[in-house]
Amino acid sequence: MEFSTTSKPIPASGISPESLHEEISQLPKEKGWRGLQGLFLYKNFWFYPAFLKGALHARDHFQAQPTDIFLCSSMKTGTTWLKSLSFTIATRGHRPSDDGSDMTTASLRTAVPHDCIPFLEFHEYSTAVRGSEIPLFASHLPYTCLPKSVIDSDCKIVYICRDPKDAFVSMWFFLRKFVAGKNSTDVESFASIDEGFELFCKGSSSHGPYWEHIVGYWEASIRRPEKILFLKYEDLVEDTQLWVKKLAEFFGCPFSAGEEREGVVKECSFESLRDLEVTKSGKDEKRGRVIESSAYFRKGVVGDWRNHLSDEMGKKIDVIMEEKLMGSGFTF
Ligand code: PAP
Repeated sequence: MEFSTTSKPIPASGISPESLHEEISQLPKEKGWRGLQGLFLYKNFWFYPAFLKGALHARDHFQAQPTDIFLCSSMKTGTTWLKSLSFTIATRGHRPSDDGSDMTTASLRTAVPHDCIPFLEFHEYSTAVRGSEIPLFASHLPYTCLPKSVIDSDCKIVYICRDPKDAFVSMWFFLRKFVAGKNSTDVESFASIDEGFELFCKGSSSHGPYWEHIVGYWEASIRRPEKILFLKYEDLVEDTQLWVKKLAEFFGCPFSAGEEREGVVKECSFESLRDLEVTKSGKDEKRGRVIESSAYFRKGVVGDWRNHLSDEMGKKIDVIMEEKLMGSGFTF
């Protein structure tokens, strides 16, 4: 696999055609977690309008190429980490900089992972997306909501999922911060963790139902194993080096016998990325909302849910997941 050496962060487009507003306004709606605009039901999944507008635009305009690689995930399941690992793996060795250091590292030092690999639904104008010469894209869209050309072009997809209890806790803290960034009165009206939890269990969460998101990619990965690599955040934590190797092979740029993977793992570790100046001082702008880049690095551990949910709540999600995933062959 050959990547260009000139990829740059891509500015987000803020255009949202009237016809998309019109289409969204006709969809079933519920209030969601409050403090944000309501959730809209599209193809059996709930979306905040900001995500949905981009998704609909991508549906109508994005042209995937067979060489594209999509990093897909539900929210807060390890996307930032997967982006940094994928970007580092894919561009390694391609960019010696003036001072002799690896430019890949330099890029992650100067641009947060979300700027290195664009989200399809935040960069709805495909020409802007095509400005990147590294064919890596990300999406939070469910499998059945991906643009048709992504499926038809048979391009590769990596999907990452996470224990729903940790994903829920991570999402609740992130969205509360997102809401707070705009207006402090909004944060007071934002759903309590208990309310958010009940909605999550009903499937009413951003890109939810969470279990349906997983099942879509899981079943697709069984049908097309050579094109869809399915991984879990917890497995990535347990043996990052192994998954770095698998990712490189899947991307078509395997590590050579003597090439070390440890550097990639370290460079993309939670602590390394969290402590970068670009993370500490950066801001991410999405459709008029600004969020500090540091918000993408909260704790990065497995099992943090125990600090925020009761055992009963944990059990409740586990039972729901088991029920909903029954028959799919997928288990956590
Ligand atoms: P997104 O949906 O907004 O893109 P995403 O990156 O998928 O978020 O998930 C964020 C979670 O990944 C955070 O989990 P936490 O809230 O439980 O802490 C974040 O801390 C974690 N995370 C980010 N980078 C890393 C990393 N390098 N290693 C491990 N976990 C990470």
